Amino acid sequence: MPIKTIIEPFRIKSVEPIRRTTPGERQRLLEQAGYNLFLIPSESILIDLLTDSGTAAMSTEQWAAMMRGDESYAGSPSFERFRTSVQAIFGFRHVIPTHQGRAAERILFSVMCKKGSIVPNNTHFDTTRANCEFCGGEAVDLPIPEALEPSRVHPFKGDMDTARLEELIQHAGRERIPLAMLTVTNNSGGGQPVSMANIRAVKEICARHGIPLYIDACRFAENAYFIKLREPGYAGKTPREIAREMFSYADGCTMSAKKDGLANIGGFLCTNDDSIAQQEKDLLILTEGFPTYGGLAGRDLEAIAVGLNEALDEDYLNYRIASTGYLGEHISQEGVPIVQPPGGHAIYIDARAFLPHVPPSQFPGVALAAAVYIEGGIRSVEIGTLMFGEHAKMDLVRLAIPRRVYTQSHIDYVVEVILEVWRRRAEIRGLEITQQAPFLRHFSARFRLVPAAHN
Ligand code: P61
Repeated sequence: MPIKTIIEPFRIKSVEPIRRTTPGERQRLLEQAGYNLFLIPSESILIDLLTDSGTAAMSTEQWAAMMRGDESYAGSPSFERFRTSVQAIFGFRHVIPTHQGRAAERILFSVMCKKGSIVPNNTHFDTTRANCEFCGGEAVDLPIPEALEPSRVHPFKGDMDTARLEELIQHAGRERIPLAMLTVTNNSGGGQPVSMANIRAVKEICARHGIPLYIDACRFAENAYFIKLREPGYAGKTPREIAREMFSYADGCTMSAKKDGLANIGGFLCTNDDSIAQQEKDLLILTEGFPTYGGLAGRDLEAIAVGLNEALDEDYLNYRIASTGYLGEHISQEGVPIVQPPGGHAIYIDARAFLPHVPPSQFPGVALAAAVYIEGGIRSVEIGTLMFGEHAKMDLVRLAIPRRVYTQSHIDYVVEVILEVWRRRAEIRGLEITQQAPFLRHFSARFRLVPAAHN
């Protein structure tokens, strides 16, 4: 019989202890933090599923490459290695390093958008939306209808609704749309992939109207692997070949290397347009740094150059997608409502279905994330009414899996904790905001429990 068990495709060489706390301690910490998990010190978290961003374990090859980092202010060979690695996968003419994804977004929108601009996307992530709006643009989400039904199974729930894209262009006029974007995978919509057919169709519409298409590439390798598994015609291709084809339809991309760059910091912005690239590099110098480092150390550029290739390794991707699916299957089998099918980097619990007695105005996602922390010291993040305000179509709690960090027994523990919270769900109460910032409020907002009588 062939062996079926999928194992972590690495062995562990350096370990970092994690600290247990008691439910009483966690209750106190949470009250001090105004029920906001961003405000809890990470030493008081047992399993940190807040994000898969910047939390990966680096490989021996990445650490070795970091020692080669050349910290010259200008013309560093580390930048050359970084650019070569990015271009071999992404294929764009200009590669502009930035300190992380949102810096690439800020520069892109500052150059391409102005007041009254409209930017369509399958779904903008919060930093993308915020940066677009900060430059006076309107961020329009055009997911396919299936994406808004958490329990609906569809192989490419990240696809953009192309009929609505056509309609938007007809209605708003091409002049108001400086670019269109596709986020792969669709993070706010459940880590769901975009099909090659959809990328091609969106490109065809954009090209017909002379609108450049940019890909928000954060999880491009996971997206490529889903295409390999699910889209006819791609089973025999490598993730690298699939990624190259994905980007061949785009005019540029933004990237947070903290995700599928397997690095702890970094990002980049790419374009094929010489004039746009020049304006972007001018802005880069103003706030990030010289174009051969863009706010990063030479050693960071080296880690990314290696990490991008490791993220496309098929054994790694097989383990990655299987381990995320494992968490999703084990909780959904017991009735926990999740966004189906499981995403690439995270499992998203449908908090509205989990807590039907807590209305969206009382932040069911925040309430559920707090309960999961108290039960087992697990940190997750709300993606819903707190993060997106009136734009929120769902209230989700995301359990994001850092890359190469946790083993199967950690995930078994997470399953046990979630199932315990599921059994006690009727006791969980809603929350109200006591303090908030004017944008990206979820990082710092504070809450209190809604008094029992009003629940
Ligand atoms: C995350 F709570 N994501 O998923 P930067 N595009 C996309 C992202 O997923 C993304 C960025 C652009 C994070 C980190 C995060 O409110 C939050 O390198 C699809 O983080 O600047 C980041 O990339 C931005 C978590 C970001 C948050 C903002 O966990």
